[in-house]
Amino acid sequence: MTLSANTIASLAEHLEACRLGVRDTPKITDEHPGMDWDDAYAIQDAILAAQLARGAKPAGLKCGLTSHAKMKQMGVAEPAFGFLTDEFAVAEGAEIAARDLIHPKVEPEIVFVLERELKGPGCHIAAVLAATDFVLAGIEVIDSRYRDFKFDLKSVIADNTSAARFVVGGRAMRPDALDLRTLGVVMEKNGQVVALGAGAAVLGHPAAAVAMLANHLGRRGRSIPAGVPILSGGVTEAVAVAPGDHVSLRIQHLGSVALRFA
Ligand code: OOG
Ligand code: MG
Repeated sequence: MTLSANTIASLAEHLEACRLGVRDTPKITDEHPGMDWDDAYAIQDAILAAQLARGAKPAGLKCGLTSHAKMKQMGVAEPAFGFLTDEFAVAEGAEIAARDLIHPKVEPEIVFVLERELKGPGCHIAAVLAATDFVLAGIEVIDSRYRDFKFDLKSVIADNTSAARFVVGGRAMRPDALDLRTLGVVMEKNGQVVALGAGAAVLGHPAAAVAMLANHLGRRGRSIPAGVPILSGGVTEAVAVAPGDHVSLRIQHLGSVALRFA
């Protein structure tokens, strides 16, 4: 850690105020170039604590920047991890108020729900698959609090990896009934195909992202809980959305899930 507890608290407050006030900010490493990874996750933890103190409930975890398409789009070289609360969860087919978001984008995700808690270190794809109850289709709505979606990895970790909304749906499938690497993913916006991919775009196998998350948490004495959605990361580039847009995602064998922006 390089930042003081006060600085961490005030950066968390600032980012949360930007989220709630729907306004953007320059990336925080501009003012704090020396901040380290522990500082970044400590700011994220402080944001989670503030949300829980306001009555939000933990509702899952997310991996981000796990596909080359996403890393290239955002100019970063490694995955990052964040949290989900019930305030971010939207019902299948629901309408999202775009005015509550700064500059939302959508991305297609393969979502895991575990039947057993998973704890690193040493977690790997087979351990994830053995602990998985089912997989689902999900659309994540990301909304970086940083101006023009421009950030570096430490800034985006502090900003809870741009988490804003998510929806899961379609058909829950046991992972042993599928080859998650070859699952086809098609996302449409207003009836036009805007993103195409396959599960292997996520670190070669989406379960590898969940294993990385377990190992990341294990280093901090934490684990992935059972029974909540774990987003394995956008399979393709994220796509900007505007009021009036309708987004639908189809994942082979996992059915469809959709969202609207008002
Ligand atoms: C960071 C969040 C990335 C994903 O699935 O890759 C993410 C961002 O691109 O703003 O959620
Ligand atoms: Mg994502």
